[in-house]
Amino acid sequence: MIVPTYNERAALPGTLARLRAAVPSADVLVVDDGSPDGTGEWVDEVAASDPQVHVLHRTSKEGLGRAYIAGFRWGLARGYELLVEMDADSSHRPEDLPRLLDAACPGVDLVIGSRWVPGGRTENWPLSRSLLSRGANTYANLAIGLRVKDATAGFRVYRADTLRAIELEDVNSAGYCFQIDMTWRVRRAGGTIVEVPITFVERVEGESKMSRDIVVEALWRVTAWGAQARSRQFGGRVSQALRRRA
Ligand SMILES: Nc1nc2c(ncn2[C@@H]2O[C@H](COP(=O)(O)OP(=O)(O)O)[C@@H](O)[C@H]2O)c(=O)[nH]1
Ligand SMILES: [Mg+2]
Repeated sequence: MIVPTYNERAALPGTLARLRAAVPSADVLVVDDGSPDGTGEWVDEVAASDPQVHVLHRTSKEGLGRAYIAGFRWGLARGYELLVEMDADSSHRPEDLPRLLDAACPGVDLVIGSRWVPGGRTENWPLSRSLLSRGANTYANLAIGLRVKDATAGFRVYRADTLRAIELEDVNSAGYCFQIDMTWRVRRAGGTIVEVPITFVERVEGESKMSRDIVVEALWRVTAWGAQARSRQFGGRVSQALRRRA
């Protein structure tokens, strides 16, 4: 279980307790970007008495994508077969995790806990956030054809082999666009993606790190990927036509 944190001192204790209770066999890695509020030091104390809790301290806030890549590397180096992404603020209910793990059967490369498949929903999310999420998914599907209802979701189970097949060092997305980026990479690699409905509950403690920069990054990257994919398709058709004429 990889849990990225930035200033989650208020929210993390509850999430961690629920997570340890919901799936006691899971090892947890908190990837903290040097939170000024002492999140990292708090997890150090927990880790000292719970051998299933680990911490990766990073020196500065570099975004969700970088934190996850560091967490994936940590997990792959230690031979875990499944690597899970989950937020620290209990928006992803730890009690839903067993259903996601059940869906991660052999042959499935990526399981996404989805708000936008039948049975999925959000609780206490402002309309602005719902619209942003829906809009981002519609746009990403139009631009790059992901065929996923919730490509920005951050509650996921990856098979280790899936991550090994992706060149993680090539992933440059820093913000939440990281989730779209990874989904697209799994799609292009021919991976099987399954969406499991979840209830996403807006956080009660701490603050969201969503920002305008994060939205702008996602918009320009998805637009650029869409343009690249179309020019590749177009180039392919032109060379086919030239071959037919030759
Ligand atoms: N390590 C790390 N974690 C981050 C960063 N930005 C966000 N997070 C974590 O990513 C998760 C989701 O962020 P959150 O602010 O709740 O996003 P929201 O649910 O979309 O409003 C939380 O656990 C955050 O602490 C970052 O730059 N570095
Ligand atoms: Mg959140």
